[in-house]
Amino acid sequence: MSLARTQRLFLALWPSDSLRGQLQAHADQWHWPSGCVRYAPDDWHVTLHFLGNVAADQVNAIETSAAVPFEPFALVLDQPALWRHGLAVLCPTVIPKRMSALHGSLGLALQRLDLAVEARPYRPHVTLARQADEATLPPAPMPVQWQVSGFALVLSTGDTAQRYRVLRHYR
Ligand code: 2AM
Repeated sequence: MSLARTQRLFLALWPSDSLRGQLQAHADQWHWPSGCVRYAPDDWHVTLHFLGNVAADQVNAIETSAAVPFEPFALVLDQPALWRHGLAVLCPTVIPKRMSALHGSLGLALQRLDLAVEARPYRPHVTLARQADEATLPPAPMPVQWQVSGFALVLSTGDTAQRYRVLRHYR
């Protein structure tokens, strides 16, 4: 049992093992010079909402409120990119309507709990590496086809051996 007074949480699309395999195949198409800090396959995900540090006694309410209804959708991650601050990411060109709807419903659920939600436009992505300014994008990227049938509430552990721990899956 954790005695921490706050927990660093986020809601995310969490890949299955086979999806991780697809992401691995995509990541292998990049050229990664030695300075890049690549993320371990176990850490790959698409954040829906970043909650940051929340009081430990709020976690149960968050877990319950995040059980919003949603429809499964197909997400195509087809756009590798280098973002500012050396972030290597894989994004969808198109954000499916059902994904926007899920993002919106979860945002409302969080607001009802008086939790702050990101005001900037949502830019879904998988972070593949940091300090990746020198990385080379794949010339013919392999798209990752994700049949999304659920999402997860995830704890950021602060432990490099296991960076993230899924607290609950929603299907
Ligand atoms: P990133 O991959 O682009 O860094 C766990 O840290 C997840 O929450 C990551 O996907 C991370 O996105 C995201 N995240 C971390 N800090 C954030 C912030 N201040 N605002 C939005 N998302 C954040």
